[in-house]
Amino acid sequence: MLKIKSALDSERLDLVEQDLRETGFHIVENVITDEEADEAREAVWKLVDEDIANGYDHSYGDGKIRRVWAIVGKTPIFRWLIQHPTVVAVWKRMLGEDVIASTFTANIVGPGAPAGGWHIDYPYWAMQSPFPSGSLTGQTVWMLDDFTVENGATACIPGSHKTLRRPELGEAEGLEMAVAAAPKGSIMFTNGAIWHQSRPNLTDTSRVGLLGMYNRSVIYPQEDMPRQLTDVELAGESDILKQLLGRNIPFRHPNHGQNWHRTDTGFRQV
Ligand SMILES: O=C(O)CCC(=O)C(=O)O
Ligand SMILES: [Fe+2]
Repeated sequence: MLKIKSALDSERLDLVEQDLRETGFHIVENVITDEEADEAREAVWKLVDEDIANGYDHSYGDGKIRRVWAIVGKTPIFRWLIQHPTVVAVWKRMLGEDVIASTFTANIVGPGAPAGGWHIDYPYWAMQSPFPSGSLTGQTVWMLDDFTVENGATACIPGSHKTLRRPELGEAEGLEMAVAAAPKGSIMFTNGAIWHQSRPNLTDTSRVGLLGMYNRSVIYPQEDMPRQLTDVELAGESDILKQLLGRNIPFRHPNHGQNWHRTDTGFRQV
């Protein structure tokens, strides 16, 4: 049975908020136990096997960085992690009580992988600059292995989210970066507009991470989150999971003006 630890206290949340606004990232160590991280990592590798068996190859970085998409519906542990109280507390603070999930994937930086490439996250990469100031979205990097300077840990350029634009090609090279080296089970939260990338993996073992992005509810999610659990699967789940999957967002029906909600296949009257 998985044990849920309490969310961060308000003093720590103040610090997370300040760091996300000023520096652009904040690490909380040991949010889950080694055993829980191991269980999640094993689940990721099973999904990789399934992707390969099904003929999917979601890899980049010379084929050495592998992505598993849409994990929330695929294994119960991911349903638990996407709504972890520490994560929900941070993103409710930054993005509003009605926060939604935008995408939840696994990212495996394999042995010999090159750097992932400096970028900003969705929806910023889909937007023209200057971006609005304030937070539209945030990234949650779950470390399912120890993240080290050598094995492909995520790197950020502190303060770069304040430029309110994407980096020009080559612009981030040579700027001072911070590397998210932290033990397995930790989380790095980032401002979605920060310039960042996974570093090269110089070791002979893979580095497994999960990437959970959360949006203000008025921003269309990057993945089709409402379809990832069926109505039946979602029926017994928590209200916060339903909210995160975008099942509580009201849409006006075009004919009779009443509010409808998303289902796994369409819409239903509230
Ligand atoms: O896995 C990582 O370290 C970061 C990957 C990333 O930034 C992304 O996929 O958007
Ligand atoms: Fe990213």
